[in-house]
Amino acid sequence: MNYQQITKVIKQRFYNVRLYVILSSNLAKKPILETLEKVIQGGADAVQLREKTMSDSKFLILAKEFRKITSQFKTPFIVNDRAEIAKEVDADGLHIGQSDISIQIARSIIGHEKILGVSTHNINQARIAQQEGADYISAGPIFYTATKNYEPAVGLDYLKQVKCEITIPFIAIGGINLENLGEVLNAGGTQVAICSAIICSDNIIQTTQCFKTKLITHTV
Ligand code: TZP
Ligand code: MG
Repeated sequence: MNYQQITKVIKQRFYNVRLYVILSSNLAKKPILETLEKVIQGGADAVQLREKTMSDSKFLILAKEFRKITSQFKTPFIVNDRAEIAKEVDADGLHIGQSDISIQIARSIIGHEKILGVSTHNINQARIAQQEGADYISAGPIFYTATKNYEPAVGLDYLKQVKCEITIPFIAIGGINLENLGEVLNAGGTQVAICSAIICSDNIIQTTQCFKTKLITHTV
């Protein structure tokens, strides 16, 4: 397969991503690369590197390590916020928020072959992201989360709205844990992004496996 065919396959594969794990070194209990290997071992379908306070130079070094490990395991690797670094390390995609660069600018940097994800907190933002060419959206925070405590929880009703209207993959995010995952699944959120419930757990592999099992065995 040539390069363009491979990226097309990864874009297609995003429809099948059930468990998307977000990694941040300031939250993780274990060193970040060890955490990455463990979440992959546990069955994460995609990973995102999200470092809100790290310098670009440090982030670049870390993102290169992430690229090496994720390539080895063929796990899609998404970079949060930093489009130029996503391009430089040849990540599989970029995730941007509502106050980051626009979808158009993001595309001009990473190109059309890469995955572009956009955070959304209401249906209007979701419609716009889809119209402007996002490959997937995240929808949340569904529940309160200390990981993004400045963003109010939007609740499961937003997820139900997205499920009715949006045709690109939508990833439920925010405060999801093993206790409330069933509620998310019952509301139609079959693809989820998890940060603290996995990377702060004492047994990362086992917790990741538990999420994955619940996600793949859920029937509506
Ligand atoms: N966007 C909406 S909520 C959130 C992001 C990045 C944080 C998710 O982290 P957690 O720890 O799974 O609530
Ligand atoms: Mg952002």
